[in-house]
Amino acid sequence: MGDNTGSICHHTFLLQDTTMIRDQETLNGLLDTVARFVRERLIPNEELVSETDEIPEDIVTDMKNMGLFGLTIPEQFGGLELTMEEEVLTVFELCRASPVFRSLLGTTVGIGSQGILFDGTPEQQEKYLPRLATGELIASFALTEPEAGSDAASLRTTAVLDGDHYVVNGTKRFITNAPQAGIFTLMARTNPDIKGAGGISAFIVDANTPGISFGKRDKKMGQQGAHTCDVIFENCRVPAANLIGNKEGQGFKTAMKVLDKGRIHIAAVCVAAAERMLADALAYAMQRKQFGQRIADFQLVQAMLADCKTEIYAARSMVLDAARRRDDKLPVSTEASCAKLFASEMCGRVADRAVQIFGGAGYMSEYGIERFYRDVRLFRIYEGTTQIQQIVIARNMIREAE
Ligand code: COS
Repeated sequence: MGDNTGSICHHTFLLQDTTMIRDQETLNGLLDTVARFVRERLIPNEELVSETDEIPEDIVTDMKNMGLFGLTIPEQFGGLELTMEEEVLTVFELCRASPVFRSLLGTTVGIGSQGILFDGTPEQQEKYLPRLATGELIASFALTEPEAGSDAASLRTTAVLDGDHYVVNGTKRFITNAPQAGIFTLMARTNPDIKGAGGISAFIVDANTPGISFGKRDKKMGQQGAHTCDVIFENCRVPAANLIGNKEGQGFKTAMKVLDKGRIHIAAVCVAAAERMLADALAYAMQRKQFGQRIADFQLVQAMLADCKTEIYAARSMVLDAARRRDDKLPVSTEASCAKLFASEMCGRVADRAVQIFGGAGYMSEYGIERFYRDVRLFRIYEGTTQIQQIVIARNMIREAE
């Protein structure tokens, strides 16, 4: 990275209290550094990334050097050990650039690593977390299958114990960062007699284990530069020592806990992307003239700007509240789903209005806003669709009232 971007010293993140912002000055330093990195390195490269479908290697190196792959990993394993509140504040800055940059580190910081952190044995944590924190290893989350998307508990990939290994067979689909992954957090069925969630276990699988192959890169609506593909397991022998927590039947719960946290993270991504799109739309509205005046002075355009601002503020408040609740060790399944549902739908509405404010230019690639419009469509789908969030929220409400 350029000298002016600065670097973050891990040792300055000393834990004072695990449930709150620990050191405002250090956090502000991190946020300023990320904001500058976004302005000077990421935004100028967005179009290149989209056109080439690759993030330049020097930017990946910068991200590693800044410690961004270790945001959520404990200090003892070389990470920054951010609280959830600190994490979402960092995401608010980072994701003002194309969401593709976050996607590369998002699975390592989030769904790919957190299962090891939440439920892994000390040996598993010691073995993998330090290399995840530096970005040496990219972690990927392998839950979804061709026949098991929203109905995650119906997954069919099997893991059969054979001596001191499990033999894994099955196909995982749309796996983010699979082509780059060093390890997978894999959910597979260890007990075929239990059809639902209770038969599922979670494993750490090294990507170079014999028996793993990859489908061709998926062609996607957006997010060029972030890669997904099928991951195929054929008689892949995974050491029994890699069963997360050394306990069968816990994998679905691990996945759900990981997703509870992941959904707050994605909601923060939505807020940041919406803020960026609104900033671009406002800037355009203030320079574009029609009928002899700038379009920002027309009340119908103002209504769109104001609705975006209001909804972003609401989503941002929800995300911060859910994050703080999690830091306070309160249950957040409902709040995480509420935040993910509202923020992702809000982001879609902001994207639509932003394109509308740009008018004809909004439909043209060179203005960038149509790329965001396509990129953010994913937020309403992955880490649980809007409809799954509705189900989670309503079920929790009923359960609490019973
Ligand atoms: N935290 C901890 N445990 C949880 C949990 C959570 N948030 N949610 C569910 N569980 C537990 C339940 O308590 C239950 O355990 P018991 O059997 O011991 O009671 C078990 O997990 C099964 O839960 P449930 O019966 O609710 O599972 P269902 O199959 O009915 O469905 C949904 C659960 C729909 C919520 C789940 O499948 C889901 O989230 N689907 C979307 C998956 C997804 O987000 N995919 C995106 C791919 S990753 S990018």
